[in-house]
Amino acid sequence: MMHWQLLYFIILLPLIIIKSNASFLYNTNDNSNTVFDCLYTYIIDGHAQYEHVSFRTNYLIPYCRRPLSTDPINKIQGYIENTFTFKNLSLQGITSEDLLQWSTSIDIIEQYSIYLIKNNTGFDEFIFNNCSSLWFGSNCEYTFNLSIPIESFGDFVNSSFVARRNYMEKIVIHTCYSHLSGCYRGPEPMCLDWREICDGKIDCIGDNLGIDEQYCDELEINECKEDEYRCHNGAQCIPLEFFRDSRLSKDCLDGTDETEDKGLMGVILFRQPFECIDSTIFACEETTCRQ
Ligand SMILES: [Ca+2]
Ligand SMILES: [Ca+2]
Repeated sequence: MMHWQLLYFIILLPLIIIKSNASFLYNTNDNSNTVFDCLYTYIIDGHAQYEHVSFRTNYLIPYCRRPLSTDPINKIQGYIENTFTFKNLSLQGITSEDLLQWSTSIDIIEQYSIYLIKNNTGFDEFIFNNCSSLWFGSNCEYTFNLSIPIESFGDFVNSSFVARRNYMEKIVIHTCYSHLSGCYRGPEPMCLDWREICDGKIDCIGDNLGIDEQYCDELEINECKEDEYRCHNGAQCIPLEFFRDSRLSKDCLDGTDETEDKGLMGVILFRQPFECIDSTIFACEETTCRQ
């Protein structure tokens, strides 16, 4: 899930902020050519109602940023307080639990924990960056551009979404997918949404007409494991436990793991745009049309 518009708020300027909790960054796909930096937020959706019964759904939502080599954020050294090797930390008696207080990457804490348990000398010289106050990330390259106190990343996400109410009925807010170079979607602020890639209709116009619909047959060969359900869009597999687990809990982007939610007269119910303007949940942000 990409929520690029939120990450635009994470920039490189010093700021007035009181951060009482550590911010944990998750580096995923570390072993591939594509590296994401992810923060997770915990959300409770208490609004859903079905047949006069209220449901609460818990979400753990990753907000990820895939750094571009041209991105200015990659050009700074970071606000590093001091640097240690794993061996230094170990000799000082620092535990992996101690690192949880230091706003570092969860992956690095895990690596350090394994290093301590297995006494793996191969990681003796592994560099750990201890960030200055308010900064975080493996190279201390992130901070929050907010002038209000927040307790956690979840607070930051919520305040960002609440601020979107100001734009209700003014503009369409969605994420811009910037990695399909050569796609011209139209004059700004129009841009390609990732859900428009391989959705069966041409969205990129101009010199590279239809580039968003190329190589889509490669998506169709995606195979799911025996304990997974293959969503109708073909590109997504979900655990079988999530198939038909609740009509209100759609796990496929196109919602095909659940039966359609029909109201009176058989009309299919959708969340209305005004319900979604300040909502962070999956059912608002990431869905595609049913296929
Ligand atoms: Ca398309
Ligand atoms: Ca489901």
